Amino acid sequence: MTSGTSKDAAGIRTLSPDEVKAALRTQAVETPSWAYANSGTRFKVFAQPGVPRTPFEKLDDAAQVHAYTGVAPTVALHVPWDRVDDYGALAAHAEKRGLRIGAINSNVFQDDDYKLGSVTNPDPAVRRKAVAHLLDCVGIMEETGSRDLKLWFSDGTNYPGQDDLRTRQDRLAEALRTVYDRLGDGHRMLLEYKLFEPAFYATDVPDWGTAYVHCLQLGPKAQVVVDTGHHAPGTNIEFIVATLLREGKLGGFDFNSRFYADDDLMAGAADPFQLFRIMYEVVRGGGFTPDVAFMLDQCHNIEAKIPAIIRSVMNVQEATAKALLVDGEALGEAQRAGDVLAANGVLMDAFSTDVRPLLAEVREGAGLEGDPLSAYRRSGWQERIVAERVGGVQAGWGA
Ligand code: PSV
Ligand code: MN
Repeated sequence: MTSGTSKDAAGIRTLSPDEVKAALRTQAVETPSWAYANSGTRFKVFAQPGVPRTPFEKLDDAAQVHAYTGVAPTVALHVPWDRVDDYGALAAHAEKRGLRIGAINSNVFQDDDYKLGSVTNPDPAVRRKAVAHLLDCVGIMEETGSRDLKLWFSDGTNYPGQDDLRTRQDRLAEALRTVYDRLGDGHRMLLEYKLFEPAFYATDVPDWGTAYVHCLQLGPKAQVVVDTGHHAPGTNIEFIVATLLREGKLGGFDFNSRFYADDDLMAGAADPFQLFRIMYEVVRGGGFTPDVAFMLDQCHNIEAKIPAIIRSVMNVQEATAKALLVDGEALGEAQRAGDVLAANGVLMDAFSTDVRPLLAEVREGAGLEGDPLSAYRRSGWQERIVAERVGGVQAGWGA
């Protein structure tokens, strides 16, 4: 992937139109297996016709997203939601469809045992069970060829005094160390933070600082993941991105939109300007490389899933194109001159550019149709899965 950026104080270089197109051609957005499945809120999960019944069918749907966008070659798995007997067979299925397995997301939040936490639970037996699951996930990485182990912990407390905040950090550090030491060459551990929910008083990994401190102590294979929905309202996420990149600790993103909390709506739907600002800092900080995983983490509760994922991928591409179009030299000049309005104007010019024709050109240059959504709609895939996927149990949260 080409970044066309420099990390020095001068800011970014102005890219030529050909350089922008070349960079866009290298973009990769990872889609999450769970976004293809039924989902909902704690109030109701609405089933949709044609939804995959197995992880294999989720990959079939993901292949459609990649076929029409050309930039979604990897799929994140979530274990146990994507548990299969033979992970090698699942990886081979992905490969046959032009895909690879992306991040392995662990799940230590859905067993009764985890009521008081997983790796930070006061009971050592529960901690051992959680760590064993995380180690299993490393095994799945080996079987599927995945690079990234993504860890999100729902661990925390609901009431002051419920447990010792500091001891819980010690337990967390110990568990992370055990798992980190088991990673193979080329593996990474991506640690995700989340402000609150399900814990309402103190979450054990609530913010980027906590995630960063643990990753720093673990070593170079441990990196922080920024889920855009996991912050307090009004948080300047692009500042976090700039800081993590500056420290070499940004491992990737879970992109999604939020209006209120962890809404998990389509990336770029709620606030395209925020997504642009984030992508600008990515480009500015030299983060537009395969070392930063651009993943989606969202749920399509009421909208059709595959087109919603295509739309999200397109939204990420549009924000990226705008970020790449920023006239870095003019921006740097205005910033050095202290010309507030001119500097802001340079950024806003890029944000206001209609990049859809440019992206259509990039797609057509890659032998794809310019509009992935219309190509998907005409493909007949949606009708086919609705007709063929009858019987069995649809993947999802149950309900
Ligand atoms: C938690 O809210 C999260 O963002 C983590 O990435 C989970 O693994 C994912 O959502 C799926 O529920
Ligand atoms: Mn996430």
